[in-house]
Amino acid sequence: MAWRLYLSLKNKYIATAGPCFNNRLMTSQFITVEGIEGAGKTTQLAFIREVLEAAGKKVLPTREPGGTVLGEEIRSLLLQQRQQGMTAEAELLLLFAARAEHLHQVIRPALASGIWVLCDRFTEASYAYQGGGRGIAWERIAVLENWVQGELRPDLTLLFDLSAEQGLARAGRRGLMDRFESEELAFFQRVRNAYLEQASRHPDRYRIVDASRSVAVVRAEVEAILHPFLRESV
Ligand code: ATM
Repeated sequence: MAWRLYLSLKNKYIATAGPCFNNRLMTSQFITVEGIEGAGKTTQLAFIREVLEAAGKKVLPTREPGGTVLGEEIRSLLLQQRQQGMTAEAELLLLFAARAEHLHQVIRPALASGIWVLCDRFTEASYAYQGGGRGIAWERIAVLENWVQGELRPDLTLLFDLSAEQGLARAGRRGLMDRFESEELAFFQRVRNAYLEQASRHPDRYRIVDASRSVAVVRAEVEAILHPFLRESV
């Protein structure tokens, strides 16, 4: 997996790190991708990576929950159907435990060495799923966010937005579903609304992309968002 490759290259990159600002190379950026099930994140993540690499950036694709050995183990616990009785608080704390590890082992070292981090979900998903979906107060999530992340926030969050009805229809909901996928429509409606509310609170770093359109149209918009962003961050 990508993070394994990264860990094996970590020392080399850190040794060659250039001028830093706030312990980060000025050129590295932290991009996160969010959306409910069926929003097309996977296809768009591959495309975003292509665009960044074509612009000459070193990119580390990673994901949450996950991205480290411990994080991937926590992920499998979180997704297991036999953990149906898990409390919302335990779920949130496990997510932040995985995140602390991910930040320490992967995200911060990559940013410090000039590598762009492209993360499939991050803390914005905790506000949406554990906040909106499960009903945990955002103030509580903010305490963990500040503790675990300090001042680090994504530079850009692409929110692939579509209705919960469309998302679930696209996702198909066939075969074995994990603990999140088997939630009801109303859960995903709350998650979507929470994402939109966050985007309206942080217009500086969120970009909402209407994911109900064709893959080609969505791609063109993603490219249009990334290009000026790439120019500004050179
Ligand atoms: P993916 O769908 O990106 O594989 O993520 C697995 C689940 O993790 C996802 N489920 N759905 N649908 C949402 C969930 N998740 C949270 O609930 N909170 C978080 O903070 C993160 C990062 C993910």
